[in-house]
Amino acid sequence: MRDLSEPQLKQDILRHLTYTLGKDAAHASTYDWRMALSFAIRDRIVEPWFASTRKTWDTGHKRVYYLSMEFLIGRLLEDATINLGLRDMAEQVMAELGQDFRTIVEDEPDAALGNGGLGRLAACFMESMATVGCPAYGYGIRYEHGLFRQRFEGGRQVESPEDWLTQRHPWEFERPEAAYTIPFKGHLETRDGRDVWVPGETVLAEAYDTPVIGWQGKWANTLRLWGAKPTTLFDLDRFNRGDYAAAAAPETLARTLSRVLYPDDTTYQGKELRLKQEFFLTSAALQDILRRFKAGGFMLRDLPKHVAIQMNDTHPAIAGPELIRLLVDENGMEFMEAMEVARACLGYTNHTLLPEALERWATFTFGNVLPRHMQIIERIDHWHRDTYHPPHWVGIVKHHEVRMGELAFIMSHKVNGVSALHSDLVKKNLFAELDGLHPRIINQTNGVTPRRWLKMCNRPLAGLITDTIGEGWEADLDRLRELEPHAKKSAFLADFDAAKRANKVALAGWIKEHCGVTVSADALFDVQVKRIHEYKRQLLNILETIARYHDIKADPKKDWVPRVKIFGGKAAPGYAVAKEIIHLINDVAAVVNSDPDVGDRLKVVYPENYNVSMAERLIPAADLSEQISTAGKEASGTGNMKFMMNGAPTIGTLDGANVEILQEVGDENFFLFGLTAEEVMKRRQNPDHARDAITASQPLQDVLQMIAEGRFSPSEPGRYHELVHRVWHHDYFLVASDFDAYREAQAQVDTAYADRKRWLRMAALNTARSGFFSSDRTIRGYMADVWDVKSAL
Ligand code: 26W
Repeated sequence: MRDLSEPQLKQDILRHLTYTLGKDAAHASTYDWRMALSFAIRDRIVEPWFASTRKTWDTGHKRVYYLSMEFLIGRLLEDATINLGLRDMAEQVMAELGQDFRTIVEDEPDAALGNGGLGRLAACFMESMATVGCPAYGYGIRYEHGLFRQRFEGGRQVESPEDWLTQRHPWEFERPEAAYTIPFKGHLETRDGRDVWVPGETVLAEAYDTPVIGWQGKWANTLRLWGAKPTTLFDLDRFNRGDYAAAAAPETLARTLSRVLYPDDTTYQGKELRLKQEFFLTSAALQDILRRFKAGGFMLRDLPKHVAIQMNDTHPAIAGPELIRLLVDENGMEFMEAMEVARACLGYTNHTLLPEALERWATFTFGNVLPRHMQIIERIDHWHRDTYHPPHWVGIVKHHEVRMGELAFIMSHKVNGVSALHSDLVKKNLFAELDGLHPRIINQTNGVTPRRWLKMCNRPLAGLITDTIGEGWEADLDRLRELEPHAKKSAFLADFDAAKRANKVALAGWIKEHCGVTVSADALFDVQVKRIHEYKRQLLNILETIARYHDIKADPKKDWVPRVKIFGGKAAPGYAVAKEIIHLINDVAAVVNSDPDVGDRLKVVYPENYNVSMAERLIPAADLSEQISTAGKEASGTGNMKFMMNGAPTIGTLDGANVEILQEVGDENFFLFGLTAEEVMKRRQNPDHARDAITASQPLQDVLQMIAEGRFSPSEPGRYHELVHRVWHHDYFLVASDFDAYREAQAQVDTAYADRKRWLRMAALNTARSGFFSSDRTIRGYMADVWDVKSAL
């Protein structure tokens, strides 16, 4: 076994600095030190990683394959040191080498290979699968450019490309030997009565492996990301003729496949490149799975005994037809048997009900890019229709479109939603008919990893928890319940308060530095961070902020509870309405923050470029968690769980996992407001719902009036006319209908916050009762109910 001592770590860091980086300590930069430390830490992951792989092979253990177009992993260095139990040692050793550990850690760029919730969930799942000892591979794409960088110019969002790979990525191992040919386009031929696909284009998928180490280093799995390469390297003839650009064309074309992450979250566009990316990931993964399976010497019909494949939303839903193609065309299996084998391996997780986010491909595009798959899909669809006689509007191919949700459903043995409410809606609305024919919908409520989202990001609170209930809660989060009796004691509450305050003071310093705004750590930090989308209703939040501003101006002497409204999040580049909301928030911030009548009573801050590492900074410092989506629209939410763990009560609607948070924490520790999912449906039947709500609410009228008058856009008074018009006439997400209830709930927050003891108790109980939201619990649920896999530990 490797020597895990402090002198050995120091020696390894210096060795890597010298021999891997080729740098003399006297001239090494922060980057060089970070690389040296990362390589030294990575060395300590390799042995447990090999041991895990070996054990899986030796025992013939079933493996899980998690297919996802997104893995939003963020930084890896500190996380790895924490799971190896080397964090404090690393800090100490770096100090001895004259380096500040935080500076080194924060030098690491985020791996931003995802948009939001779905991608971050995949990252939490990878860590939890390693922690609970579930043998697993994550399969994704090694995007050269992750999610775009956001900055504000005159309050407007401006995007620029992200380029995390311009620096060396010390966590991955390139695997040139693990490469597969991915076919596209071309045509079908019949040979000896069999359909043969003659592809028109091919690219190579090359593997890059990142080990993922679980808590206490007991198990490690692999995140295998595919990079695209040309199958024909270079056109030498053209080069020799002097046509250099054309010579390099095949290379450029192939590489576009793994060039950039699509920045659309919840809106779907039928772009051919996206379909190619989805197939590129899926085909490479399945070829790799079959290669590994065959190396074990098993019969293909036994695939489901050894392999569970999970589709993270429909993005890899081509897995059904592709697995059939590989089994039938390349391995000679009968079609019907291949379909049964595929179905027994596959599971599908749905992450959204929003109709605009459900993937549908024009049969024209689909048949052009993947002619053989189009043929297989039609065969599945015919078989399904002839065998089960579904209603005429149900099927995979309808109105010249391939519906990926229906395809994923029919090709999976289990389909799950991501919160109790969401799974219920998937069953009753989205797949009602299909579930009637083939009952297979279950629920697996999301979770988050408490190692990153509590232990790592909130050292003051994590320390207090360990001091209070001892070690071991990190992998047994239900133990946080043991904090409950302490939540009555003033000494504990004072310590809890001190931990939160330390985080707030640190955040206030960061806000000063990054936004130029001075905020008081005594104020209530009210945080809404997530993608900007109409259904998430950042607009409702900013309207309430304006109402508060209006009231402060009218009565500055009242004993206002000081508030800092913190926003964070990106809008999809083409989502004009979301971008307008960003602009409005920034405009309101400019006016409010510079109004001398307001002072510390209200501040609005919106730091640029929200990402995983910013979340790690904001969430531990939050007093209040904003989870205010229109009921029925947020599948689960996972930020909501992170805030709860970090001792921030929620102000929220009965949506997604909020329902279960409320259930766990109790209604006296949650600020509930707003229409329910059912009431939302009813309310929409009244075409005048917005006008009725606005005319009934003087405060809302005042707010809309202020915006319409240009109070926040004096240089362009008409800037928000359209926005205000939309609230009056096209308020699909019921901002107006929920406004008064939200404002009332915010008033209750103020009252509760002013009562220190009451507030601290609420906050502490949120942490104490958050155990259910560990992704370890979620993963155990999938292992038992979907994958039929046992822990290998
Ligand atoms: C093809 C365009 C596209 C891209 C991404 C459509 C839809 C998506 C995702 C499904 C959007 C997403 O991230 N959904 C979120 O998934 C989280 C994890 O389950 C949930 O917590 C969020 O509520 C849900 O919005």
